[in-house]
Amino acid sequence: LQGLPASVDPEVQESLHVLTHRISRLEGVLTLEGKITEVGGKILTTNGKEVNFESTLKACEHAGGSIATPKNQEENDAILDIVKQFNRYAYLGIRESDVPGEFQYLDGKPLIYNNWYTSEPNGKGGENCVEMYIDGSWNDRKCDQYRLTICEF
Ligand code: 293
Ligand code: CA
Repeated sequence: LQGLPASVDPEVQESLHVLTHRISRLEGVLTLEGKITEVGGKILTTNGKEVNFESTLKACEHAGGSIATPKNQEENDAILDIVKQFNRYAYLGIRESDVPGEFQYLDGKPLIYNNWYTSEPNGKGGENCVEMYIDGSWNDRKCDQYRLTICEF
């Protein structure tokens, strides 16, 4: 285990080592079974259910995570894998700001990555949520549609 001070009790170090090993084996099993995807340090998963945006937020938060929010192409591809497996669009953790046509993360920070479909976003204030299409591109969309729940942890 890297980064542990030498002063940490050897027995505690050994326990951490065992725990780390067991967790990585569990991640391997879950990944192999298609239950989770790992990207960077992020874990992505779905419950296979389709609900509206607000319910997606609640489901992810209730599970101790948050709605999937792609911050780079690698993360977008990982979400896309799940979208393709279920052949269902998914809402992302992005919303329209007070400025119509401008989108931001749920914490209000500006987007550092986007993958808008051609001519999107086109809602001009009338489509406040964002869905991922089956090709990984994004469309601004009303928040009342039923979309695949994908959370990140
Ligand atoms: C318009 C034009 C369509 C487009 C749609 C979506 C709705 O109907 O080409 O697919 O808007 O942007 O979110
Ligand atoms: Ca749109």
